[in-house]
Amino acid sequence: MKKGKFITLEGGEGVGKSTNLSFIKQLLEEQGLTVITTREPGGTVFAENIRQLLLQNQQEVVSETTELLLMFAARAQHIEQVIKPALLQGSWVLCDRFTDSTFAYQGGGRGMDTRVIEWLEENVQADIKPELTLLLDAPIAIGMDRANKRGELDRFELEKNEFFEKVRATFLLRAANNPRVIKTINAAQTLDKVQAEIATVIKAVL
Ligand code: Z5A
Repeated sequence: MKKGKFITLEGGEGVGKSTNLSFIKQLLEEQGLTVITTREPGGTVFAENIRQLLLQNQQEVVSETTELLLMFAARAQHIEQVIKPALLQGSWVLCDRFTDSTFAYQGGGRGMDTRVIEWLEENVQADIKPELTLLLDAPIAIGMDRANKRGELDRFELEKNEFFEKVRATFLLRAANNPRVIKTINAAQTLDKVQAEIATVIKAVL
């Protein structure tokens, strides 16, 4: 039986997921909790190899089905090797992206059939679902501007604005449909204000 809690951070490019993952870890550790941070796609050596395949620009067109199945292949490995054992031991798991990203990018962005994603979610993850998801939301231009300062763009970052608008709309729709688990944070604000909002949500969970 799970003893720890599973928290995910979601949102588009450059909204501050990685930055705020460390902040939340610190908040939880101050309460004496054991916390591990991880990310998707990735989180194990094998899953990080899959991540490379997914993010690198490729010579050939990557089919949407291939992309979706690789996301879940990496997730299956990540759950078995990292997430499930940590939760069983009583650690809190903080994960940068999880299945909401699949619904947003492969479902919303690529337009894949949501029922297929739901089937994979049920069969690959079983009871591994986040207790809390922080959706960092900001207009696409703001996130892109922050992310673009890093240099070379990966396979996803090369998508057009329309793709990212669909991704954002899907995240927001999922939050509206599941307000108990998904809490939306206005990530367009200064980092101090974003972190004050996050702290309020985390304190409510504690
Ligand atoms: N993907 C998918 O398609 N399907 C799936 O199921 C999953 C993923 C799981 C890799 O994700 C790609 O995989 C992703 C979706 C796809 N596509 N893309 N692109 P990723 O998480 O590695 O990629 P990312 O979203 O591009 O990460 P990121 O750009 O590193 O964003 P971030 O972690 O949200 O941002 P950050 O690194 O914390 O912050 C970016 C910069 O902004 C940094 O300099 C910060 O100091 C600064 N920052 C942060 N917050 C603020 C505020 N509030 N004000 C000012 N500046 C700020």
